[in-house]
Amino acid sequence: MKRILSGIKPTGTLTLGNYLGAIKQFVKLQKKMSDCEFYLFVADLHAITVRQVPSELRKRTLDIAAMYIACGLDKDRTVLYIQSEIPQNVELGYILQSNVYMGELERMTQFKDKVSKQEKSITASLFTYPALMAADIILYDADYVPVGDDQKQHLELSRTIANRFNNSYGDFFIVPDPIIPEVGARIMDLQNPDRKMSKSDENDKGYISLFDDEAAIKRKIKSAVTDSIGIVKYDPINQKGLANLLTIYASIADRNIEDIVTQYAGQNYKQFKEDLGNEIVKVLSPIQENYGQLIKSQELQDILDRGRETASNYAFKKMRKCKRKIGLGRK
Ligand code: ATP
Ligand code: LTN
Repeated sequence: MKRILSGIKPTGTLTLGNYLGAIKQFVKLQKKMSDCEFYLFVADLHAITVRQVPSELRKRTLDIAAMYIACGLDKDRTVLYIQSEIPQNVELGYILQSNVYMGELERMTQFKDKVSKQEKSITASLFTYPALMAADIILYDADYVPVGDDQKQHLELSRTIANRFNNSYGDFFIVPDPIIPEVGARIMDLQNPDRKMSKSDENDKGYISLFDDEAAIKRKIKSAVTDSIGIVKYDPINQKGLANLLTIYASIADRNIEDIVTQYAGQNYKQFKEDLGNEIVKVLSPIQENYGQLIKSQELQDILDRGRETASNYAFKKMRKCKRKIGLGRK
């Protein structure tokens, strides 16, 4: 049986970018592929590569787990767990650091971006992050990894690391393939369409949080940067902001961009933006309601306990074999 696995960092509030690029895709795949296993985790160890407030980190970790289920994940077909609750993730992450080169890590654009924004206080773990990410995936023998466009490079490096290990020690890890959505893989910031929508952004006008209420959603869409051309068409070079809004529209409403462009032919941006705001509210309201029920429930804790148990069992056996393979320990 094929296994599909993904993770999400509890670094801030979940955004519409996370939803369209990752969560929605995961839920869709689950509906489409009835013969696959689904592993999903909250990557709290990845979150601490930049400084976090402990109480907020713990709250967000649970929020993300609840939000995933609220977005339509089938809880009976998902192994949902918290990364730090499975120590083998770290153990393999360390081993994989010895199978990746400094030059490869230095080329990672996510690292370079974060360094350029932060300037000082760059942690060693931010640099070695891709080794832990590779471990997250290959420890569980995942076949497919659905992610947004920004993770393509990390996935490519995970594949390199898995291949390198297999070449050195004999076939042992499955080399994972990414699954990247055709529409919605890279949602841009509403105020600056040159930048990806990011949950760790300080300016909250640039992103829509999955927790935003109706008024906030409509306000943010209304004030999203567009252009003075005033014609609804898809032109990602000259009308970047509008192209991003069209992508959001198509992705959230499961429609073609061309259809939407035809619908708004001859109209200005006002009506288009109003309708887009309504579409987003229509999708997020029930999700928020589901979330409200789940976050207080014992059910969420039970799901995470079960997830930890299943993931741990797999990780324990795989790690025992892995250590034997590379000559660690006595037998
Ligand atoms: P940060 O801004 O802290 O780096 P992030 O939101 O980019 O966080 P994750 O939480 O780890 O990073 O992302 C989870 C998933 O959401 C990944 O698969 C990622 O590719 C996807 N994703 C993140 N931002 C976007 C976006 N703007 N458009 C589409 N997909 C996205
Ligand atoms: N690096 C990813 C989050 C992440 C992940 C993973 C995604 C950590 N481990 C394993 C898929 C599979 C990010 O920054 N968005």
